[in-house]
Amino acid sequence: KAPWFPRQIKDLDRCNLLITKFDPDLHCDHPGYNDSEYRKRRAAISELAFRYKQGDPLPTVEYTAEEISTWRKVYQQLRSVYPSLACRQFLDSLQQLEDECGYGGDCIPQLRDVSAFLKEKTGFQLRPVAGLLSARDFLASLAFRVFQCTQYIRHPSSPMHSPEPDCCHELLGHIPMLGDREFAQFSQQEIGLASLGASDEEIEKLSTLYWFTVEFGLCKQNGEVKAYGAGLLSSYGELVYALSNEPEYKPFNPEETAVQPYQDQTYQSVYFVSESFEDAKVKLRKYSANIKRPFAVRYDPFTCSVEVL
Ligand code: H2B
Ligand code: FE
Repeated sequence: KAPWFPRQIKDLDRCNLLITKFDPDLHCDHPGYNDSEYRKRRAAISELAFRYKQGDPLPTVEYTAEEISTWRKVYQQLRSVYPSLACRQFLDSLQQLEDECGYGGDCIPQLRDVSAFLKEKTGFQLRPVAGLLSARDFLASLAFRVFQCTQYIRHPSSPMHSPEPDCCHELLGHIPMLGDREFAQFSQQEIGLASLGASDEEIEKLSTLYWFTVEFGLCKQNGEVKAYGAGLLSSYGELVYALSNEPEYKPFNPEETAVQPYQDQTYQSVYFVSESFEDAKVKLRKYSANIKRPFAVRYDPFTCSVEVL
């Protein structure tokens, strides 16, 4: 029997299983572990996400001067290398976010504004989340064009890296890509819908694929290798490393990529490069069409629900 999965967008209120792996309260390597003020602040922002129900207005956070200063450092340092290292889709979309959505070093964009922007561009919307979600719950939300988004920011002692997702990772890494129509389509269809009711083994593989594409993917554009993965585009150190000649590159091939062991504590030792953005999409589509399920699913955009066929 297939595991439970959300059928309506409202059901995402039940997709909230958190993984406490990198939580600052429990994980002693977290840069905020010894900072009780930081932990209190993160907990208060997470509380907004715990209380959130589908359809509520997105909570706004009044960020402190220190938080904005962390954001500014991250923004400025990354922004300066994007033109040479990021893929075209990312750059186009980031430009629009700067022009139309207040992106810049001076303030941390609010989820509410970003969600409205995305909704208009690609139909994606945001939902606040308290931390790292289980892969199953996280992937399921993509089926509804919902992206679960953290709202707290990394610890000021380590602006260039965060062990857990934070708003720098979401807003700089993920949001620009979700503003691209093709990428949005691919996230919903090939990853989100493909994950619904899949076995634990299949979720594990999809999650690894997600890791090496959406988080750490590279693709060729005009003969040069560029980054499209959010984990890269939100971490200055790893972005520069990934596009240096140090790491190993392998051609993207879903069957092989899906079983590649990966690193979540430090830089990846291998990156998968697709021939183009299109190539990654076509290959992943083929892969996910082969996931065995005793039923088919179809998304109905008028009712925001999943039909099981
Ligand atoms: N949870 C949150 N909050 N953000 C993510 O980017 C995320 C997640 N990624 N859970 C998921 C897991 C990803 O690493 C895959 C699907 O396992
Ligand atoms: Fe991410």
